[in-house]
Amino acid sequence: MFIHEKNPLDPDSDSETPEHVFFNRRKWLATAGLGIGAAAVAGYLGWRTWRGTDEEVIAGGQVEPTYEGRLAEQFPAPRETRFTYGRRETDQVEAARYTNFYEFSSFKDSWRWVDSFEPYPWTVRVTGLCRNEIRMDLAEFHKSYADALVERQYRHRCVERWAMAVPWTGIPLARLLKDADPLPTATHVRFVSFNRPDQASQQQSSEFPWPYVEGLTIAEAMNDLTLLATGVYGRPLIKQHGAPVRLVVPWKYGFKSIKSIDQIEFVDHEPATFWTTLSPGAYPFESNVEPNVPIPWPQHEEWMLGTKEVFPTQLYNGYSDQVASLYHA
Ligand SMILES: Nc1nc2c(c(=O)[nH]1)N[C@H]1C(S)=C(S)[C@@H](COP(=O)(O)O)O[C@H]1N2
Ligand SMILES: [Mo]
Repeated sequence: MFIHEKNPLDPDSDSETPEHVFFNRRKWLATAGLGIGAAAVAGYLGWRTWRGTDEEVIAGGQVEPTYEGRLAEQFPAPRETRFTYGRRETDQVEAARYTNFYEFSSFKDSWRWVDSFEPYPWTVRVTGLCRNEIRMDLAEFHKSYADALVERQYRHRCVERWAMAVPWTGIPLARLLKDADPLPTATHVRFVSFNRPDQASQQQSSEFPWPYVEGLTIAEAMNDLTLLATGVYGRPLIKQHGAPVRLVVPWKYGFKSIKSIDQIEFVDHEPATFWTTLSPGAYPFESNVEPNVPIPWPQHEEWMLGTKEVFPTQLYNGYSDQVASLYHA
């Protein structure tokens, strides 16, 4: 069974290198024409241990300057002051350095591997059980929803027990979904990430059920908290945070917040997800943040990226007021 993280108790557990993934990397280096000789392996290990400067960590995934220039007017978006972290904001570099993006890395260091990813141009698609399928390129998307673009300070909680507090820019997903006009038969929304093995090295590995997919019930997807994000820290999403468009579902474990979304689809059943497929039984579809429910390990505490401050886990990650009614009739 593949578990999300080797030792979730240990903030430094990402320094371990499980053999199977190291092996894939070697395979990838070989196809990249570097060979699998000792020099390549030594080079690889050197790269894996190079910490990178702050600039490198952020710049590794920088969006195209022309694209960022075009969007400049919309960033930063107006902040909705009703959302506050209740704790210190996570440092931008700490958040960029420690990301989960398995298409690129199993070790939080996806900033090292995202250079080859080309998120522009990109199409936002809403399909499936609806009357008005949507297909828009990102520029059109930003123009159509300029009035809805907001910044929200959200807490984020990974099932591995690390947490962060970051300002996302985006639109409430409900805005887009309503425009697609779902049919009464639609019960869930399925989200699909890109599948580009030529740009994302780990997608060359058949150990993972690519592409990454996730799902929500219609009610969850329509909840006001559910954000379709195109930015973070007041600028367009950098690649390792899921450029150019991702989901943010702050009352659920982080894996529900799927990155780099290629397709949004109305369906009439609970869709299979990446993590339930990879590890049946470990990660339930619902996966709300709940201190007393082990998923799959104990979840009563969390630690913040950067400061390593420890906080008790809050029910629904502290968003009970907005979401508890979804779960108690
Ligand atoms: N496509 C895709 N989306 C993904 C993931 C991933 O590996 N691939 N990881 C998830 C997990 S486990 C978490 S905790 C969050 C992390 O978001 P961040 O790396 O931007 O902090 O993204 C989620 N979305
Ligand atoms: Mo996660």
